[in-house]
Amino acid sequence: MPDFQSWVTGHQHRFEDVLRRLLPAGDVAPQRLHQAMRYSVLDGGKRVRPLLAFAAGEVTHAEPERVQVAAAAVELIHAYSLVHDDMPCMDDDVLRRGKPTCHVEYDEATALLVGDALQSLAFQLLSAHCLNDDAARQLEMVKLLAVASGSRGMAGGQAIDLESVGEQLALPELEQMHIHKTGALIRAAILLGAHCGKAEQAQLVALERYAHCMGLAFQVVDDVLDAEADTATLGKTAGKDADNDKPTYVTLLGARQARQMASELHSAALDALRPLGTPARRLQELADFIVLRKY
Ligand code: GRG
Repeated sequence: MPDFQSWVTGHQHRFEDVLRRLLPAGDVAPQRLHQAMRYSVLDGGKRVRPLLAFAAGEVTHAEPERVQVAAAAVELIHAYSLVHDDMPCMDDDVLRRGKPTCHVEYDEATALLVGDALQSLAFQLLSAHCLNDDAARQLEMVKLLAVASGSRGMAGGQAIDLESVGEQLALPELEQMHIHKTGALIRAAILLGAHCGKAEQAQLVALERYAHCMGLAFQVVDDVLDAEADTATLGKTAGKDADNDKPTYVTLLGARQARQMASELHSAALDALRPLGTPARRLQELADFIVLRKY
């Protein structure tokens, strides 16, 4: 079995090829839109959600060819959310993944269409490829991603985020915001990866618990990094939360307690995996990676 770092880089390289293949070619009309879609998705990002999908697929012995399509659908939704989030009407940022944001490199109207088209492509992938021998289960998978990315999931979390600028939220409210904004898509990645195989109920219960903890842990660490890391390391503008007067785990708890919270969520995530045994090894290692990451 390869060590964790080789497993990660192997999957990242193969997944990059998958995305290159699934995205429309840049020389096919409308060229500018297709080029901007490729610009926004390829050559960047940690690919945490796809890695979580691959690791969850290992638990249910899913075929990697199926998981990679589900992982691509989630990553396209993630990329769309970043493109829209960076636009002047939202977070108004100029740097993403170490390069100019989509609306800076292209223009605002193109960035809007890139997000729209990436979202549509995600659902096209989920419905056009066979991801499970049971058609009803595959339909459930489409619904899962739709709910995770819509107003009861990521988009809803973003709406709460925009409303909370300048507000001091209580911890449960902050948690609700992030369960939707960040956690919903992380949960979807894990469950979709698992559903590409024969997922048993007990496995799904364990994966749900793990996903809940990792979704929150991811955001707590993101808040700490935003406050403490530099722009060059992050590849996006550091200190944006404070600049935008946004409530975060760091403003609410202080950096030390926020790190403590991440560490408790990490332990709870590992506890959740225990019943799954050795096949959950990559999920375990990803939990370590997500909590200890520096960017
Ligand atoms: C516009 C509908 C809509 C939603 C936007 C995800 C999101 C909601 C906004 C992104 C802003 C942000 C900093 C969110 C918090 C955590 C997060 C999702 C960080 C970025 O994810 P990474 O670190 O990014 O996985 P890479 O670039 O590695 O893929």
